[in-house]
Amino acid sequence: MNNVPDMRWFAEARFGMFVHWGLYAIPAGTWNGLDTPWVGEWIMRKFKIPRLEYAKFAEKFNPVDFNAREWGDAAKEAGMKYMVITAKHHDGFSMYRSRVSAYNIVDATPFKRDPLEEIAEACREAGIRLGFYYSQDQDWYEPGGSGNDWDFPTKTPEAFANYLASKVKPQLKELLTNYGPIGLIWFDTPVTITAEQSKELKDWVRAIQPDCLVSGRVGHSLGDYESLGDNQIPGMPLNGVWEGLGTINGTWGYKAHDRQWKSTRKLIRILGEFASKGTNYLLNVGPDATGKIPPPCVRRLREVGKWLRVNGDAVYATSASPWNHEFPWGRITTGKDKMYLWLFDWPGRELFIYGLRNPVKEIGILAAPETKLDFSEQHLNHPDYHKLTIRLPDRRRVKPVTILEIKSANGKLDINQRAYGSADF
Ligand code: FHN
Repeated sequence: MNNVPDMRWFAEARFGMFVHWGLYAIPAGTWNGLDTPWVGEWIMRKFKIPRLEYAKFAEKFNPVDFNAREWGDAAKEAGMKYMVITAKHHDGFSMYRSRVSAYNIVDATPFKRDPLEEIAEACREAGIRLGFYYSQDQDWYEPGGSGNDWDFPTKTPEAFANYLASKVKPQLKELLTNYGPIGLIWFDTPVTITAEQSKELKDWVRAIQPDCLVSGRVGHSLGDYESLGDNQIPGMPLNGVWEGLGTINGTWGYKAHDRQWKSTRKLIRILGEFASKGTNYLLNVGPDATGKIPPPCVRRLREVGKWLRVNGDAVYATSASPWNHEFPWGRITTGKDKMYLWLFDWPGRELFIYGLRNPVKEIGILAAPETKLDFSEQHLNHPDYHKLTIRLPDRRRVKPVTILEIKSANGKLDINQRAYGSADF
């Protein structure tokens, strides 16, 4: 199977919502009076909860406050372009109506609704692309899945192959058949899967929905794009199509005692960190067992969205900084004929950019379109030396991040990429 799906929507999206929601929202990080310092969705494994005991959470799972439209609207208002939600995490519980496994939210809980169906509709209405997280390798409920060594101490490759054939592939078929067009399948933790099996899953997805992307964590570098590590911020611009991802507090799945919410300013800076390296930012929220996204998350998402409505040009459909250089004042993203300087800190009365060969047409502040900044340029061909000096108004508080927009005078950006490097041979 060789078809290459259109990656443009993904490469241009830059910002998406990750949602970890499952039975683990009930213990919410605490089991038998012990709170876990680990991420909430790993509680079953961290406390080695027997699968049939963990499964009893299903009897209590009744998230009556769940409102898919609220989630879709929250993502849209935050300026996010796609949403990836856990259809099945490592605990093996399916968060949708599955004919393949009765261990699912419709058949095993008093809730009886299929949230993915409602979310698919809400995302369609909000113009958000939908993706499903699916744990293909770890499944702590199934004897053949990996990760549960307390109920199933012995594992065999045959049992794993059987689990792939009898649960994973048929469930993927359900997910890719019953919910309309799916933007991507977010596979995760390829710990035991072989290269052949990863390829088989990718081909399986594509055979059902040819345009559906497959995440880097399908395993063996077979994804359509690369995934960074959890909360990992790359030190330099990356080649190819990448996705970065992070928690809004310290967990993916809901934990009642985790209140380490990152500030709005921090979230915007992380967005800048990722965009300046040429990667998307999939920002996670962990709804609680009533179905609500915690209010501190909603507030922050709203604030990020407010900022993006003014500064989105520096984010969507942009490319990485042309320079592998960390500027002390912030970060850079680029458009076709524009360069965006993300001021994390006010750099003083003058800011210098070296290596931009183009004459500059004008320099503005995205949040203050009426303000045009004074600048001067020095251009030499031999040596290839170009210095742009931007004069800034008095020291300002950068609230939460200020974006300067440099427009080139001749419709393109011509860059000396070695301007900041020491090795220029
Ligand atoms: O084990 C999972 C974890 O629970 C969470 O889903 C994250 C999100 O990237 N992925 C795995 C760890 O990297």
